[in-house]
Amino acid sequence: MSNIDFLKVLGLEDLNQGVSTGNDWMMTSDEIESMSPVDGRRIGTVRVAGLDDYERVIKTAEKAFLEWRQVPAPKRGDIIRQMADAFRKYKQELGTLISYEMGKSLQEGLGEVQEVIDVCDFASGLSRQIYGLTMHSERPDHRMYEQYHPLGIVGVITAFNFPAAVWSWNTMLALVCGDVAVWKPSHKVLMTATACQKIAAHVLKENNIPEGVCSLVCGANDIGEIMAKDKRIPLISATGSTAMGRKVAVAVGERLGKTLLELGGNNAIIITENADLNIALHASVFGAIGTAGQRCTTTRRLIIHSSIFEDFKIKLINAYKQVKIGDPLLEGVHMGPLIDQAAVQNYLHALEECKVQGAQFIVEGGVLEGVGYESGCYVKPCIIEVQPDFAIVQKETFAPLLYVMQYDTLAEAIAIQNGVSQGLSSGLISLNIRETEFFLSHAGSDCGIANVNIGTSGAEIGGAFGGEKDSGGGRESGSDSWKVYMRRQTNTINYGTGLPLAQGIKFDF
Ligand code: UN1
Repeated sequence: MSNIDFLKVLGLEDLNQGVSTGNDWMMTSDEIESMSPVDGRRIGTVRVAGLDDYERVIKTAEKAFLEWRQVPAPKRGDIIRQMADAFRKYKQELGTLISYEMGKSLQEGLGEVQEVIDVCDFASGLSRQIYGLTMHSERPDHRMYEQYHPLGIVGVITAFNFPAAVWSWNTMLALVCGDVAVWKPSHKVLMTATACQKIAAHVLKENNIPEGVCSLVCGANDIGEIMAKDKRIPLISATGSTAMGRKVAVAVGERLGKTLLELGGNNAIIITENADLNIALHASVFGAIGTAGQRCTTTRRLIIHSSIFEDFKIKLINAYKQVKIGDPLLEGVHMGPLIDQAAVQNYLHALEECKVQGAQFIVEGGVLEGVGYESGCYVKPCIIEVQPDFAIVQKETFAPLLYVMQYDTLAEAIAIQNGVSQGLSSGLISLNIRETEFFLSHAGSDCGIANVNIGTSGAEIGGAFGGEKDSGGGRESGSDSWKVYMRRQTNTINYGTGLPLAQGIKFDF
């Protein structure tokens, strides 16, 4: 990478402070290096939090909450609107950094910044729509309604694969609701986290907002564990693997805190005999190889009607021949590297498992070597024909592995699609209304996201995002997800002269 100007534009140095309560950056003692999977080079170093630093951040956040909740919601929304403008200004540079640090294609890096901008715009509009219901009381001269109050500190724990967007989904909504946010990003993408914090903190400073409204705690995984146990954080929103989510749920549940969990997926597209095969092909290939198979929404399984199975396999093989793998910053490249060597090992392990279980490789996998692939993180996307009940198919491997299988009846296809422990995203490709409506009915997909004639990934921010079963049950970003970031209070007001009791109970003295 010869052109590193984007780092300068984003205010990043060779050694960065990665713990901040807003504009105030703390001098901490530990450091983590950020290595690019694109070329194996060190991008920079970030100073990370120890226990004392963490304490200072939480104490500052607690204090800031008391002031921030006093700011009227539309005023908070106006500040988030300014954040949208700031992210628009840095879209190119931040998108480039995301691509270079995480390895996704530049198109996807820019798309991720667009997701940040979109959610800022959404949260800004939401600031005038935070309302509850009113209901008629069963008692005379009584009035009932409900209102939403901010919770306090929201702990935001994010994964490496969406290093900016998932922070913004949570933080922008939390802020507009009157909460303050403390962010613990993945230790694999700390430069992106630092850049996002700088952009947000600058806007807060310009508006004279006190320190502690928007904090960053770069650190190792133990910081996340401390946050999960910390009673001062009423809501933990965590994105990552199902194993991680289970630990967070137990730790937060133990103290009766709230969680919002967005965990693994094992997403399938059903392609029926009535499918537009061009749509099916594009949806499948983007879904499987986008972000090198490292989205929670990645398409991992194709369930294809037996009458078109052989033909569709040929189409897939031909499409995979067109996929360009390489430096994700170069135009025309579809797929960059995996995040690190550990991810490559997981990928290789899954390939071994496939062989042991008797799966048939339609497109072979392997690690790419030679010029341009020196980081050792570039792998071949592969397609593997399996039986739906193979153990490997039940597992989410964060890599571009696409399992294909066939079915005869739609009921059978839906049983296969639902027959995994995860329930995040799903798609059905068909031009037949009976098929599409059945898929969307209560007897259809059991996932949080069910798409028709669209693949499993690439959701818009306006819908509630999240999944069922081992995918965690949380909902973030659009629709009424904001309610998770608030506490609901039911208010009953008596403006009469007596005290009639509900349920007609008499209590005279
Ligand atoms: C994730 O992979 O954690 O729907 C989030 C999508 C993106 C978000 C993915 N908008 O694929």
